Amino acid sequence: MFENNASYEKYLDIAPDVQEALDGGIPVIALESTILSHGMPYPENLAFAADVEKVIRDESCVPATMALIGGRIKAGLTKEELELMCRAENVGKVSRRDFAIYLATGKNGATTVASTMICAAMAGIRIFATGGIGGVHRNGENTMDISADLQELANTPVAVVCAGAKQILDIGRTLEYLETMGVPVIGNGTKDFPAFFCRKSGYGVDYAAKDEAEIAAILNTKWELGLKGGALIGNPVPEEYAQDFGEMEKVIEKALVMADEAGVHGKDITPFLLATIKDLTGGESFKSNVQLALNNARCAARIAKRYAELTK
Ligand code: PSU
Ligand code: MN
Repeated sequence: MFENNASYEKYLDIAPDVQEALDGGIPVIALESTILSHGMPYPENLAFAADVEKVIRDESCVPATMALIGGRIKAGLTKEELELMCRAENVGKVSRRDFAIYLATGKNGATTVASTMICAAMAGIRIFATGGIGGVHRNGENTMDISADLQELANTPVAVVCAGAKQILDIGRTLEYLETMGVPVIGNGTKDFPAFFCRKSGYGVDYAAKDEAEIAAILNTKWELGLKGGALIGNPVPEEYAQDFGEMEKVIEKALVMADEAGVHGKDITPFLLATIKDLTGGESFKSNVQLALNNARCAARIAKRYAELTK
């Protein structure tokens, strides 16, 4: 994952409670900050940031939200740092390619799935909870817009618990790419790969695990074998917060046309689509977004606890 002569420790600030948990064998769950800075509006994102950390603490685990602040890698944020990420003024979106640029220049950056995985691996954290991952965009066969999240899953030993991928992506090609890169895609109690707002995408997972303990066992085996990279855990949105797939499809097609007309591309496309979908659907989809992310945090904590027992 890192070059042999790496000395990333000198850039890394692990929050005291996170360090204490790591030292004491208490499971730590990594969280991303792009979901806050570029995925949700202020101040709702601040309420969500507190809620998601609470869900993890209620499961007797410790949360570590990642961010790049003032030239430092932060694993675990203070209240003030969470506020900074949520206000998102002059806070960029940092994926793997941006990582060194932000650190060397001291710019503040919110971490995506890819860069949160990097931070987690540096801090010695194996399990990460998010909302949805990036993937192969629709028309990606022409634009080559494929999120760096997928490469990171192939290379970095962190398991990502998500509610699948949004229909803004080409979910079929995203799964094909993950297969090529050797990333296991595991359903938590489901054989269907979820589609963020919806419980089913129309595509299957590689394995429908019966519970979090079985997922932990698979992760432990993968890493004991020395197989490089992470894993993707698909945890469907709770039934009561799920949206209709066909309705979402209409909204997303509209959002894609708007993005095209506005000439948005590259790293700006995902935040643009997220904001547009929220505007088009109003509060309902946002409620789903929050609830599925909280549900993923709970699932990640349960996996982490079983994984900790296996690796004691
Ligand atoms: N999809 C969502 N919500 C998000 C993201 C994706 O439903 O917040 C964010 C995540 O941080 C993800 C990133 O890692 O967008 C992917 O961006 P890109 O496609 O530019 O790699
Ligand atoms: Mn992209």
